[in-house]
Amino acid sequence: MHGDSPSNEVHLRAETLFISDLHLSPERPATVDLFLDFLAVRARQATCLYILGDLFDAWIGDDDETPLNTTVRAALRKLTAAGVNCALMHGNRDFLLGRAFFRDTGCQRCADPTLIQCDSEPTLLMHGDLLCTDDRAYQQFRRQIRNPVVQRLFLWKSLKKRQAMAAEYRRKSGDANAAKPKQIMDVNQETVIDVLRRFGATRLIHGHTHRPADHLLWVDGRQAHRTVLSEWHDGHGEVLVRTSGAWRREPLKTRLP
Ligand code: LP5
Ligand code: MN
Repeated sequence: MHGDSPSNEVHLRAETLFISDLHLSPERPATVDLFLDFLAVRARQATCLYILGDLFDAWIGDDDETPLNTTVRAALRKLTAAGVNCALMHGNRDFLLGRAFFRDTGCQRCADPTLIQCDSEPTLLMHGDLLCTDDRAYQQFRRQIRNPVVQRLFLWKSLKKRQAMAAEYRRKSGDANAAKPKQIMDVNQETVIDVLRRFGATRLIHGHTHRPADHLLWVDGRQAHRTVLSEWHDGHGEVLVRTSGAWRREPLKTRLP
């Protein structure tokens, strides 16, 4: 017998999780531990996990088999093998995550932007860097390094050479950021409105700017939301949860052994 009393009901909460900007690197072991714990426990309760870019601090090719990369790949594989759908978007640090990575982990490639329906709410997912159109130097740099020929030439180089080049990019980027006015590294409001209009979306979820907030805006007289995800750092993180028609942010912290 079933269905006679509420106590016999099995409540299956379909949960969708969104994270971004973990910047995993061997120099940040607490954040790596937090992510591995998240994949093994919290993410298992979900139906679907979206990782919206910059999972890694830098990705220089799928053949870079460092202990960190191998461990994270195996942990993602375990999650997808357990039946959780995991969709991964490229960020500006890990846009070279390639076919082998997706095949080995069982993650699905999520284009930037991607439109999904969250309980019939048209929701647009992006990493966020494409929205920072006031940062012209970055957009020009982005166009260059997203050129498939440039990427192919980079991937032909030795791992040692690629590591050195990535470190140089990171250093130059840091110098450039320090010299830029803060406001040009945030999203451009016109660009946000334009992309929401183009996709007919009423919610935009993105990361990249490290300015977590929930913004309310208007697109052609219709209310829309822009949800900015938090970066993870020093063993602290955050996951955006969509369940039972509602949104909430859940803080995450490395558990002490
Ligand atoms: O990364 P973050 O958040 O600090 O800054 C970003 C923008 N910077 C970048 C660069 C990445 O950090 C570099 C990551 C490299 C990892 C993978 C290497 C694979 C290379 C493959 C090549 C095919 O994305 C930063 C933005 C900021 O976000 C905010 O939006 O401002 O943009 C820049 O700093 C770009 C500069 O404005 C212009 C470009 C600098 C020129 C660098 C040339 C170095 C050449 C060295 C060659 C050896
Ligand atoms: Mn980013």
